[in-house]
Amino acid sequence: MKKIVTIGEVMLRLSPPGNQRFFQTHSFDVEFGGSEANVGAALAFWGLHVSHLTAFPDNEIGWAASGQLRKNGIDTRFIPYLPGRMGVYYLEQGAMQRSSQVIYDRINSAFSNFDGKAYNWDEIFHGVSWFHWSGITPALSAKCAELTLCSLQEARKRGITVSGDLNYRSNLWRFGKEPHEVMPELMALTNVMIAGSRDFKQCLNEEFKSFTEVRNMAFDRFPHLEYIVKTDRISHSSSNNTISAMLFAKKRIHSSKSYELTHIVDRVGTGDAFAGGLIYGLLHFKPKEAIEFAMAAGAIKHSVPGDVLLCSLQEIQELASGEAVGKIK
Ligand code: KDG
Repeated sequence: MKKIVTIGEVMLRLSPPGNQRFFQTHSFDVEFGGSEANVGAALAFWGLHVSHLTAFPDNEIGWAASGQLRKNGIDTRFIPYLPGRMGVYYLEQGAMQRSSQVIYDRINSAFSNFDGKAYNWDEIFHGVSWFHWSGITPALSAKCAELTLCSLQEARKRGITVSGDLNYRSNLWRFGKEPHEVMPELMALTNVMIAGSRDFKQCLNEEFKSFTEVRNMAFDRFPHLEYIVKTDRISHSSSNNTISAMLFAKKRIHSSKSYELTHIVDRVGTGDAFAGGLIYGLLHFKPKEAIEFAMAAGAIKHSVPGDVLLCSLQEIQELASGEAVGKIK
């Protein structure tokens, strides 16, 4: 069985039920979420061995979060329990013309204050074939930026394939460094870069002009890159969206089919479902099938409430291999 390691903060997700607003709700739906752990949950559901690296507060909330990861099939044995608090994110779902809103309450979380010294990299990376990180982790604190760099250096030393999702979040990066001062060094240790168009500007200080330019820029700047994967949200409105993605190898470009999303239940975690699908696809299929599989996983996630995509391989493959332009209703 392939072994994967993911790293990143897991938070408590509190959201008003249905489409209620923060102003009116008397209760919150409670679950746990975190971009990289969401990727891990999808991969674990598809039968891979996934260990997640994070740090939890040593209290009931931290233990509950850890229990949830284990319910999602994730190995939590490397996670330390430390003084500090659990990060929280509040999510109000959008509808029609109203966008979703995310409010973070995560400063001084156990993970953002963690320096990674408790990690034993030999043990963590033993027999591992893939390591996944995202631009959320280095955005949390100077310590987390250092931890991300250290984890990538340790993965590289052992020849592990590394994927990184630029995952720019405008309401993070408050610790005194800009993303473009930190992210290029991390991308230089990465084999598979996942990005939305605005991520290039914010994280790498590169304007997205044409596909050829992006490809040339990234392969020139980042020596270990094998694939650049760009996701596209073609039309913007909360009720009607068309999505697709492209995978650039050094010599070839593969495009996925487009999906028209006619009813969106929950956008959160769609990029993570896509990233999980991409990792699974690149480990098991040729690049063209991998990008189709990733896009189908991302498309299906729009119909599933919560942070995590739990969906069979077969369901994704059927959608990915269908002939017509996909329609998720
Ligand atoms: O991709 C989904 C994430 O945005 C969500 O799980 C919360 O990890 C999160 C974050 O930092 O925004």
